[in-house]
Amino acid sequence: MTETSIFTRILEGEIPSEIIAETENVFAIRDIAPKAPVHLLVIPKTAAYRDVVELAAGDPALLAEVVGLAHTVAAEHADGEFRLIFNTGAGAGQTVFHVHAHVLAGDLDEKSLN
Ligand code: DGP
Repeated sequence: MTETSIFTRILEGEIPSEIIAETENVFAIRDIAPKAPVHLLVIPKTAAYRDVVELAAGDPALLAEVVGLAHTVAAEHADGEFRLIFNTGAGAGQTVFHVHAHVLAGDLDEKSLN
């Protein structure tokens, strides 16, 4: 059996983290280690997809829902302009293999992509 992902444990209330927004299939939390003035994570409720490549191939409508909620929370927590990052693979910095989008907003450093 594979280990339950940290995001599923948050969704189920096992690990405390405020759910700041949600739709039927997607939810958003604040990143525990923010790298921008606004740093949110938008996460499908299902843990079936390990990364955005699998999600895009397996359920493009769910990927669109992730992007839609990213826009919503970027508008609620900043001015609606945002950087959307999907780290894909350990070599690219992915540490949680339950697909999630990083939403970075606020006063972003233009030279940095993360
Ligand atoms: P990545 O490296 O792309 O897999 O991003 C995983 C992110 O998840 C990382 O930026 C930190 C965040 N994170 C890990 N554990 C927790 C947690 O328990 N609570 C919250 N809010 N964020 C977490």
